[in-house]
Amino acid sequence: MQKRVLAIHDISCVGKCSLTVALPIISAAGIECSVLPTAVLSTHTGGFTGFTYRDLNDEIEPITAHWKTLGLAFDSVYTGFLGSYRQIDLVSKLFDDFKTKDNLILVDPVMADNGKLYSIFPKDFPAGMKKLCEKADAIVPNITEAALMLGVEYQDYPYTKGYIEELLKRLAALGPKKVVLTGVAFDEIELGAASYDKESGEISYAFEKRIPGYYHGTGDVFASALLCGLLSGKSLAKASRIAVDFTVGSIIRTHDAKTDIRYGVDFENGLQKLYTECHKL
Ligand code: PXL
Repeated sequence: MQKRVLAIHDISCVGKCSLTVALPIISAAGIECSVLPTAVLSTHTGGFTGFTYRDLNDEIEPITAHWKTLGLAFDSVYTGFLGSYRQIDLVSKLFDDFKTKDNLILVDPVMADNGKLYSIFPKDFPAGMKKLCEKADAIVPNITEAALMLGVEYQDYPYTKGYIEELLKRLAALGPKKVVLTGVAFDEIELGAASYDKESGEISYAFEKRIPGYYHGTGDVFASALLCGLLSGKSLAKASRIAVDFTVGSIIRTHDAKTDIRYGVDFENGLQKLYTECHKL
């Protein structure tokens, strides 16, 4: 049966990220993607000034109340950027309403990178995201987000295996059965993801050659592709590999085209391959 995801993110109208990334990627993998837009922004908040922001907080409960009258269920509930504590609370409540014994709650605790909390967030925001991660089945933080939630000191790369595996285990101890850590690098040359499946005990790594530059929206591209892999029945290690390849392909196309990196990456031209990878036996 076709799987159905509920993607809960903002709509940044321009600058591919959040829902304008999650919706096409999940659909292209053959998975139904229902959406709950949390806010509408003229652009995302990274690298633009003067963006507009209107939250849709007051719509969230009426929307979910209607869904309950329809008896809807989701194979996965997937959240990314959330703009405030109130949004975290609303989403946390939604998890209570739509968690089932078999579905997958995936939380991407979007809030920080390169050792720093995004300037739009208050200092205590990581504590709120940590609480949401405690309720998740799977989480996809980058190293900065992991360090902020765990209250450990952020280190820049190159990392040691000890540091990475300690982060993976401590994140899993918060609750999630599956943890994928992005932005992992043991040297200057390669960059990728580390994953820990608590049930199988497997830790695995997926690396590719580092491409210089900071490309917006790649965390959302990665997490969306990871979810496609998982819902297609792939192991966490294989889904991480699929997500790394899809993200790196998107970055390479964007790098080669020399487009303004604020507008996001060319993931569209990798969608056919993503479908193939997710459906390979
Ligand atoms: O890509 C994450 C993201 C999503 N939504 C908004 C953002 C960001 C990152 O900066 O600003 C509004």
